Amino acid sequence: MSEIKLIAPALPNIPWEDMPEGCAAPMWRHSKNPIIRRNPLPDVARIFNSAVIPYRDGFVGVFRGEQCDGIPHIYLGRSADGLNWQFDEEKIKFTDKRGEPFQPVYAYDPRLIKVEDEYFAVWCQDMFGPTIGIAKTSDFTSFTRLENPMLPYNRNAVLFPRKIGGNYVMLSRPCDNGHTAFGDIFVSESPDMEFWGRHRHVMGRNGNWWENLKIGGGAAPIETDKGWLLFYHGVVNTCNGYVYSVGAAILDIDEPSRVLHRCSRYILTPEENYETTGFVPNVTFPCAALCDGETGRIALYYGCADTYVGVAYTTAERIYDYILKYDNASEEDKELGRR
Ligand code: BMA
Repeated sequence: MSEIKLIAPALPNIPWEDMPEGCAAPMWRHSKNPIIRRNPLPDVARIFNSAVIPYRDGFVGVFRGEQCDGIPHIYLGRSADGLNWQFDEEKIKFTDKRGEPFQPVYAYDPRLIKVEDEYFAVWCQDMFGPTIGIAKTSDFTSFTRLENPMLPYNRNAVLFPRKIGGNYVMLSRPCDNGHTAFGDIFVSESPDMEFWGRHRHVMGRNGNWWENLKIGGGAAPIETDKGWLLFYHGVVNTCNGYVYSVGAAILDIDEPSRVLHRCSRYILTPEENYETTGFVPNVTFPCAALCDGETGRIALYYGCADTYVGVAYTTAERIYDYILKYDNASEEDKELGRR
């Protein structure tokens, strides 16, 4: 086993199940997946593609709730154990900086990241086409919308959990107005969460078959002594539609546009019924990862078939070993992000 250390606080109450005997895969699924099932709220048909974070003695999360009219919005959830969730029945009510209501027309695929001592929710919303929305909270009761960080069209934004070189850092994936048949991951920086720039290319489609159509950020990058561990999604087109798998890479700690290692194999792909069957079949879509700095345990939260939320487990060592074993980062991946 390769040595790798998570640079993260201890999280003794992280959801966890030991690896099943004989497991050859880099990750294993929670035995009671999916953890969130259909019709979780009176007005919400499905919750999926959602993000959670430790908070006080338990966990909070921002959840993509597909309302019964088909429009996605973000709902707040709380949990003592990270597996059983209680949701607010009403979607999150955002305000602007003056405290006036400021609701997105729709909002989906939220991520939730603690950057230093503040919590940020980041999602995809409408601004004459899809782009990134962002809001800040300190107490999970009021959420203040900030300026949209990116122009349309853009999706899959995720913040790094700390500043790098004094700036906030965000991954995102420029796209089109539809079901985007292309897409690479880029990184941008901001001194103040308002003005974003210094955009760099991080990684592209790379030729691996399972991700040769498009890729996009997933969970917030996890800091390790070997670089940023990134779980992302990769998509292949088939005669039956898109298939979304989970990939993993290690980015340089100071220059995250530089990919140090990238796994040529997916680390999770739709296999179970709840991943292959649902509103959109064959989707595993990572949005968050909890980790325990003490043991190296990692719990990945992912959307299943645009219908459910699932959890899968690994350890820092196991995933790092797997990435190194099947590493095929290209010269373009490894270079300082081109501009
Ligand atoms: C993407 C996003 C995700 C969704 C996926 C599969 O474009 O909209 O929210 O999970 O498609 O439908």
